[in-house]
Amino acid sequence: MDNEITIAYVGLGSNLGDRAGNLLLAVRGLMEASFVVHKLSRIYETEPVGVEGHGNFLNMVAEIHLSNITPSQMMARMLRIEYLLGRKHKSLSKPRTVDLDLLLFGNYQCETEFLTLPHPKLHLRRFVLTPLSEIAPHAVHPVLQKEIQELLKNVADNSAVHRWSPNPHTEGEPLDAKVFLNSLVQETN
Ligand code: PH2
Ligand code: MG
Ligand code: MG
Repeated sequence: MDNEITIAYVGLGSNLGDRAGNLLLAVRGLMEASFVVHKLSRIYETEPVGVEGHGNFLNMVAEIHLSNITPSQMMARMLRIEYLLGRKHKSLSKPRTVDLDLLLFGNYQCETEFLTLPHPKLHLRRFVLTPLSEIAPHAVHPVLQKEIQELLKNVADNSAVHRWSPNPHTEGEPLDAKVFLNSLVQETN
């Protein structure tokens, strides 16, 4: 029983400095923290939601397979990655190099000072639902009991969310998660 796999989803965001580089370093950080990164969404350029005076974010979502780890242990590892990548401000209202949010941890539900699962705003944010729906359209929100693709279809948030491409002046091939993951694995080996 102990070795049962839990599927978790992590939202990644950056709106400071080399935003795409920051996301990729965060993915690498997740892998180095012994998380099995199973899938990655594409990267999206997104309009800031609920914060004033920010530049656009880049956002993506990672699917992670876990065993023998609690949600709070997972959060602790994620906070360490944020810290190592130079996040200076805990404040939501300041630009950040990398923000890692635990969106779903299997069907686990909790509400503490440090962690609420599922993420309390997951179903309200187009910048989360778009990349999440790309890699997990049929995952079911444990509280709302609706599929992610359905939440996306009905979300009231109309903020801009566009596929990001490395070079805005060309058509640019979209990031292929498998190719990217392979290149990271080769680098770290
Ligand atoms: N994160 C926030 C607040 N607003 N907006 C976008 N587009 N992307 C984010 O990651 C984001 C946000 C707080 O963490
Ligand atoms: Mg966040
Ligand atoms: Mg956060």
